[in-house]
Amino acid sequence: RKAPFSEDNPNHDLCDMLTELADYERNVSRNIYKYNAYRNAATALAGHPTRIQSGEEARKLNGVGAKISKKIDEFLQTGKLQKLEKIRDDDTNTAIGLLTRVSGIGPAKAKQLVDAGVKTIEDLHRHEDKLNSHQLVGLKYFEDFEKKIPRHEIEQTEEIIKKEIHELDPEYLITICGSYRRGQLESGDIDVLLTHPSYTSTDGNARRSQLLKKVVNSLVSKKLIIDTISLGDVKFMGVCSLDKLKRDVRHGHARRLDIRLTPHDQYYCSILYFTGSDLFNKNMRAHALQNGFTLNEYTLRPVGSTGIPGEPVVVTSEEDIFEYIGYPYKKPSERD
Ligand code: DCP
Ligand code: MG
Ligand code: MN
Repeated sequence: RKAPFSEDNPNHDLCDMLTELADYERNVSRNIYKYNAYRNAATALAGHPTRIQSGEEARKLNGVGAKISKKIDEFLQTGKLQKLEKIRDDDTNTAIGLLTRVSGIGPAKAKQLVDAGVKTIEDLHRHEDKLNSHQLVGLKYFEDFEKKIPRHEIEQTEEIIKKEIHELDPEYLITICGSYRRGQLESGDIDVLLTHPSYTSTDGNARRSQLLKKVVNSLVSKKLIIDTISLGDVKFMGVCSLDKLKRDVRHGHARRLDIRLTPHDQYYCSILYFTGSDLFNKNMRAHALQNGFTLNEYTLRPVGSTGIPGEPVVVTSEEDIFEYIGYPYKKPSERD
């Protein structure tokens, strides 16, 4: 569930309408294609500096097609959208929408729960046996995870994480990515990207599992990490809080924390991926494909006429990736 668009955006009501439709398509219809279409349109409108006057005007924007422009007309003329009114009136939709707000509960699980009569947060507490460990953590911190994290708090967390990890080993490279790196004033979670010069993509598993686990253990013993959802060799998902660390933070909120470990030679593809936004990544990957490259969170590889990707190209900065695929460079703050 993405943040509502800022109130000072002249089209924020249209953006909110499109976002609500997007969430419905993802969570209830499970139509990712439509979900992307609505989100693309909302992003286009959010970037438009003046109030849109008609569907026709909106259609000129990249990402707004015929069907969405009709909905914009209806909304501008009547102040609402019949389709949304119907969606909101259906209790099953509402329940699925609510349950998917719990971290770890996806659309399929939500549907299953609602079919079994579990429709509210109180219901979930009575049916904890139906939840896996991730979903239990999501339920435990349901209210906290709904709250956005102010930039200042991520800065404080960044400082603690860097100090702690560098005490373990000063060679770790640590970058907070996600919406924070895109310069947003508040974020849904904290996304930490980690690498170490001694760890490359040709190294075995033993080395990398130690690199991440050492870091997680030390942050647990410092009481920054207060819960674990999952810990693999290269990915940690969990919960952090400044409660026990900062005198001025009395009743700090529990925050979702993600840590990814990446080989040193894949750092820039990882940074690009983990900085997002997810929509920006999708569009950039599509552009890469059109220009004969396949891009993912690990590598950038040329794809010839055979369709089989070749060896990864050497990437020494984020700019390199844009240049290879002929995409005008975008600063992190321009990647929403
Ligand atoms: N990502 C992606 N595709 C996904 C999920 C994530 O490309 N399906 C990438 C882009 C995201 C980044 O990972 O920017 C971090 O994921 P988050 O879900 O934490 O998203 P953000 O940090 O962008 O936003 P938020 O403030 O909600 O955390
Ligand atoms: Mg994030
Ligand atoms: Mn994240």
